Amino acid sequence: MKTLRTLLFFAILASILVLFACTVKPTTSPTEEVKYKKTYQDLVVGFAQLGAESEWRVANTVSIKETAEELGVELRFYDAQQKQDNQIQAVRKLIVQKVDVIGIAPIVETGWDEVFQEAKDAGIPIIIVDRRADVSEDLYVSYLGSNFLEEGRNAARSMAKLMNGKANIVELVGTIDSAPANDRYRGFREILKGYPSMHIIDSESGDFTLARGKEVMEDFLQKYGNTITAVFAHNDDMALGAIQAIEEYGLKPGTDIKIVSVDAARGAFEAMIAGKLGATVECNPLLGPQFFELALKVVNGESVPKWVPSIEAIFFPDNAAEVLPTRKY
Ligand code: GYE
Repeated sequence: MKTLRTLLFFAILASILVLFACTVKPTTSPTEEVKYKKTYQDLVVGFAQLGAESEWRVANTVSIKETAEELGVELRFYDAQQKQDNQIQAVRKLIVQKVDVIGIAPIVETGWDEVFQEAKDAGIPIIIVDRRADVSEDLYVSYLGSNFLEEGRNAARSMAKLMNGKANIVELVGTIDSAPANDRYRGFREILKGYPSMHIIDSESGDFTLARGKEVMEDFLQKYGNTITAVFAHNDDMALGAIQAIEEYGLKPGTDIKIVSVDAARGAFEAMIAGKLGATVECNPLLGPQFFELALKVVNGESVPKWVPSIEAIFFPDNAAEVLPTRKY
């Protein structure tokens, strides 16, 4: 009798338990919560842009803003107006706002250790976009940008072709201490070593702007006149400035003085069609889609490469008119 009662007791207990298990919804365990993948709509991303100095930069900003809008990412955007201090302050503001990821296009290569460390201490990953920063690899998760050294080499190769290996070159350098200016400068010289009749007669910074490019070219023309046969401009805007200076000086850009630049922006295509520019080496500013893809991966704990290089080409006047309508910047 006693065993029967015990059996009955356990049978009732078991059915109560089964009933309970069926009606009560299981709560999420902490491990399941970690597995929850964030989507673009969950992201708050900060971007510390360096300025608006060129056609390239404007296209870069548009790409970041438009992509955020399309994907539904909440973007906090700062424009540092060409000042490193402003850019550092922007990163600090983004740290206070506890954004999920910080993107930054560092104006110059050095001086970032402290503020990058602050972001790291706050647990906010940094993705470097466009220009490199000279910091230890543990202070950022990924760098998305071009191979500037190769761009400098390609500019020299294009110039050698254009000048048949013989030239007196003046160089319009980009922003002093910036990664693209440093690398384009080096890459250009590397290839020139193979051309003993190609000489750089002077080199000065035009800060990647049309206005400064024009001023520096005016100085060069004052100093060297028509002994200059070629210009290497580190970007299209400075090349356009140089074209204006050459015309005002009374020489023909593209004929008397041949010009090679970098970026492949629309203005460069128009100059090539007008016969004033000899070649432009592409540097892609449309980094928005790749940037937010990286940001999402990082937030979801996926591994990302330390460097994501952009794919680039070189353009010459022969098919500039055909290519221009396809250009997005
Ligand atoms: O070539 C120039 C811009 O950092 C790659 O910056 C970029 C450079 C680009 O001002 O036009």
